[in-house]
Amino acid sequence: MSLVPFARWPEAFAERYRRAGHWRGEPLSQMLADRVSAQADAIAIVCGGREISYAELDTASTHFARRLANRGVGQGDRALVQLGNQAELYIVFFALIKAGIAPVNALFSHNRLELMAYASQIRPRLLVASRAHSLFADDEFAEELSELIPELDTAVLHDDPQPELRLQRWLEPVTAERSFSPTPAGEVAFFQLSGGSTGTPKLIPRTHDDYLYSVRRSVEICEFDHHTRYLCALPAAHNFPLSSPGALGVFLVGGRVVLSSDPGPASCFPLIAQHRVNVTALVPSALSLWLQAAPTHRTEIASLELVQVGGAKLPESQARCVPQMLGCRLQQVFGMAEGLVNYTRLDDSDERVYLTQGRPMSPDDEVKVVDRAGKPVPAGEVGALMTRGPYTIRGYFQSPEHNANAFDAEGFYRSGDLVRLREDGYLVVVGRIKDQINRGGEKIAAEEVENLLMAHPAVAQAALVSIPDDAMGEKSCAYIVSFDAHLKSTALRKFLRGLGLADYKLPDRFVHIDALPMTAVGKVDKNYLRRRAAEQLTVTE
Ligand code: J2J
Repeated sequence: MSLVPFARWPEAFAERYRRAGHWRGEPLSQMLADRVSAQADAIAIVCGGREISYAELDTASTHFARRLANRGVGQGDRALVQLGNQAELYIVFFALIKAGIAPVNALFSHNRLELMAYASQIRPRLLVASRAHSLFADDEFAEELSELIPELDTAVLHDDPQPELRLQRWLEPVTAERSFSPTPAGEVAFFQLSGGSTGTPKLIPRTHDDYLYSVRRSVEICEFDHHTRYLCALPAAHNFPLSSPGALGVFLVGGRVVLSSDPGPASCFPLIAQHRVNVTALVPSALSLWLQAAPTHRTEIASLELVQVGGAKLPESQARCVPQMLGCRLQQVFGMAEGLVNYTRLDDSDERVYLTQGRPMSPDDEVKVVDRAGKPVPAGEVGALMTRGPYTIRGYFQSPEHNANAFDAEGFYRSGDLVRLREDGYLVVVGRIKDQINRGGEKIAAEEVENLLMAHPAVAQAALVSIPDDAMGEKSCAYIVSFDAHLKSTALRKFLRGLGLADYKLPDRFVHIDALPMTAVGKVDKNYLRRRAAEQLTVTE
């Protein structure tokens, strides 16, 4: 069986990362085996009214892996998975890792277009989804997928009424007919999702070695241990709550993950009180809701010790409120699914915690801050962030043209962030050069939405830019050159939704414009549009 191809680290780097002890040749599923021998009966996951022990997590995932192996699905195969914040997301993840099947874990907010885009890239043999998602409420989309992907021969659906499709049944004991094993540790374990800035969402191949290192190092920095009770309030498949240190960090050291369906205080605060949660991860827009709700709920959240905030820039004013309002420490996290994760440290000064987005977690992370020409900027000045290291990818999955721009000749990844690297090694994020909107931590690739808008018969041109927003940090605004001056935002949103675009990517505002402004080099002048949008001119709502 052939393995998933990916851009490997040059051997000299791989050798260095192995010698440093970062890459240990262990599969991601090893952490479960270790926990079962150390503390099989400890609770790993709390989900609704259910408590799942390490032994149960391990056996359920083994049963699923075994059933898949019995069907001949295994090493080198890929899976498209879409599950919400539920225990099964982790059970399925470990099952696929154990069986050597590389999954893409789509976010629950993803819709037809995103799933199609992932499926056409990875060509999955297996689909794992939930009847609770509107896409899978009937069989239409699953059928459409299997028409597009003839290799797709196994569908498993959480809560399906038919026993043979029902995920719950696939987790029951079965006799092994064939053996199965994870892919070698230096190979692709699964795909992360890129926030992206291009027309089609890119996939990020992560190996066991590199991902496990990022989790292990994160655990050390964030001091997770078996007392950790981590609230997973963000979408569980996202890189932040999965690996920084996230749920995998918790599982590595035998703590407990408490799942919340959403990051709002109304869902989270009772869970914190009930399960004495001591750590969680939030995006700034969720933190701001917590800060508003906290004064009347201080006793409910009294067990909190640490709140990690990342995914989008945290305003200093909000950062300073955390200890007083939530009664716990703040940690800023500046990470990316492609790799590099920066943390403020638990013993850092207030100045660093409030004013910076932390420093790289690994001594082997390499960071360059460069100008437009790619030359390093003078120390302390603002430039574009570039990075390489033991857990930062060397290329997106099957994207040679995009990779030629996204990585330089030395393998440094261009994150598209504008940063200042301070003398003490800490980074301050000051902006972005990638064509992306960061809507409360959810990333929207401008080009993807623009292309879809231009597929509308009455739209000649479209440009999507960010607008500042108090609650979300940023929202999106689409400038439209239309043949129909009366074309309504509701009609355009309906059109995009009809194409199957995820709701969070639907423009928050539409503005008609006679012609898109151009720069001297013939590109759409988005800086001008952003300024104009912020001034709220010619709004049509
Ligand atoms: C400003 N911008 C930030 C921050 C991410 C941990 C934490 C976050 C992510 C994540 C992650 C930011 N301040 N503190 O994967 O493991 C923006 C940057 C970055 C992009 C990456 C993790 N933290 N960002 O957010 O892949 O623009 O990962 O390049 O979703 O989010 O987005 P994503």
